[in-house]
Amino acid sequence: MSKNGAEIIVNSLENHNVPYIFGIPGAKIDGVFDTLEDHGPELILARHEQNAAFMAQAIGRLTGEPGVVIATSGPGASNLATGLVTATAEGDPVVALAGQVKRSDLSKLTHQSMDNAALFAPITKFSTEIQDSETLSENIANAFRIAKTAKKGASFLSIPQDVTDGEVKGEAIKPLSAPILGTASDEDIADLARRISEAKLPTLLVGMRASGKKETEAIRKLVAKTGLPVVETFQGAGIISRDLENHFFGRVGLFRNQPGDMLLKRSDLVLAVGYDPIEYEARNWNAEKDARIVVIDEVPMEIDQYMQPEVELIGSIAKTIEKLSHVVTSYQLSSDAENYLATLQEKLTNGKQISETAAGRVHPLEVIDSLQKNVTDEMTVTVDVGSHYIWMARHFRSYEPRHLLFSNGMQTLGVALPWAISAALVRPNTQIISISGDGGFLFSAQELETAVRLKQKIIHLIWNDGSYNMVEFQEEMKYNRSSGVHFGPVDFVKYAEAFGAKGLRATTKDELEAAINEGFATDGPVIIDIPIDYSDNKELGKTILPDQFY
Ligand SMILES: Cc1ncc(C[n+]2csc(CCOP(=O)(O)OP(=O)(O)O)c2C)c(N)n1
Repeated sequence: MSKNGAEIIVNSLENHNVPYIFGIPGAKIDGVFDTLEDHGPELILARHEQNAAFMAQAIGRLTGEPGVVIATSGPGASNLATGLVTATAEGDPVVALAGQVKRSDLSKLTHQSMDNAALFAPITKFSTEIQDSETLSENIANAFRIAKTAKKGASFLSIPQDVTDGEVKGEAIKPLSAPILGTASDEDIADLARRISEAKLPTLLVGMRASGKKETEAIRKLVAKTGLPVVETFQGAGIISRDLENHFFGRVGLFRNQPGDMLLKRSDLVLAVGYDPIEYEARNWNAEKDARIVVIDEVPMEIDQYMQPEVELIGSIAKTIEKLSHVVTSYQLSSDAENYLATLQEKLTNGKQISETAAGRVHPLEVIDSLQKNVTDEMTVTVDVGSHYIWMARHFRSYEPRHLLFSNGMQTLGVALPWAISAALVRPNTQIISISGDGGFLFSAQELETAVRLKQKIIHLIWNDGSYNMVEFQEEMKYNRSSGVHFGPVDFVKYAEAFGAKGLRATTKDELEAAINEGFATDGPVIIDIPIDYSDNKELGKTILPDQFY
């Protein structure tokens, strides 16, 4: 019995074990929504396609399997762009489906007609328009495979309405097993073990592709055996566990002024593991171009003047590291190196000084301390972009990978709440915390309705200062004044209440801790508005090593 295209699309998603599909319908794609009424992934209706794409991205990051997003033609499709470029930049697998006018209208000026595939080609790994209903399933299978292959990212399929409605004789393709990567060669591993033993201060720089479950386990074993010091990128947060914390030398990104930057500069052998330059280009941490670098990754490194690895071990990161752990002999740092590391640890742990906090405001370090006391390892914390993200990336400790999430390739405003919604789906029965500035919150705040509808346990903290502060302080550093950064006040407590969520305000650390506890005890989403004291933010961009502005 033949099926129609919509049925085959949904069958294909079922064959790929897709649990959720995020999106908003429209006439050119409503056949798929109609089919989803009967079977297939659970539809999570979003309030904006951009946010639906962020939600799909978070599924990709949290599970390693592509998140799926669906939108209609024209503006429905184009609204996906920011979410898909963010996913592709940040290595998160996503499959996006968008409606399109019927094939006979493609080259004409018809309502909502545009060249979807061309629009998405530069910002996805695979972008195509399906011209024959019989090829729907194979295109979906390829979209999944390409999205899941390193470097992971987004695939985009444009589906004309008559292709969705058309008859299909074939069956939906079952997913095929993914290719299994092997280890680096024995020679390369022996060579690397020798390099490590000869180095005075070898350092691990772990990035986004090192933060999968297997990769993290392998890295932890290597660190436990060798005691190698570790620096994380923002997306590498949580790779180092609580029990290995004395080997953790902080996170690096954005400005070259962290203990981790000092360690990378001093190190005579940097092992860049799953490190992607998009997070923190080598021209920042290797401005002097003198670092000796070895790469362990699934994809070859992008080369430039500042990134010229001596050796690249390409293959399975986890297997290569595991093998290296067996080969590497136990390692003893010189007392000089030990002393230097102790100085950096001291800087990392005790380097945070709170100047006097303004009345009625909470200092960023007070917020972080309150969170650190209450957030347990299984909780997920999603962070938006802004000054709050710099504070969180530098000072908030996280001990499980992909439990402290940053947008660090595109630095896209608005990701925090949509990501939190996906985290609440994927990690039910755990508390989810999301954090944004008062600027970024309103980029995706309408999804509070989605979180309320889904009755999710999300506490969202808004660091409220009335400005786009991360831009403001950098403009002040560059021009001694700021422009285009101040906006009017919003009553976020009332905003929350208008959506049926709980709204709280905390003007002191004690109030904040009480509010967090009230949030834990509440069954739906809770917004906590925190007037924030950003008077120490000028310190964030202070340069102690050669650096450049963004
Ligand atoms: C979509 C998008 N637009 C603009 C920017 C540039 N940008 C980066 S941070 C920022 C300000 C963020 O302000 P807010 O959310 O209030 O956080 P704060 O810096 O005050 O903590 C802006 C406009 C961006 N990263 N993403």
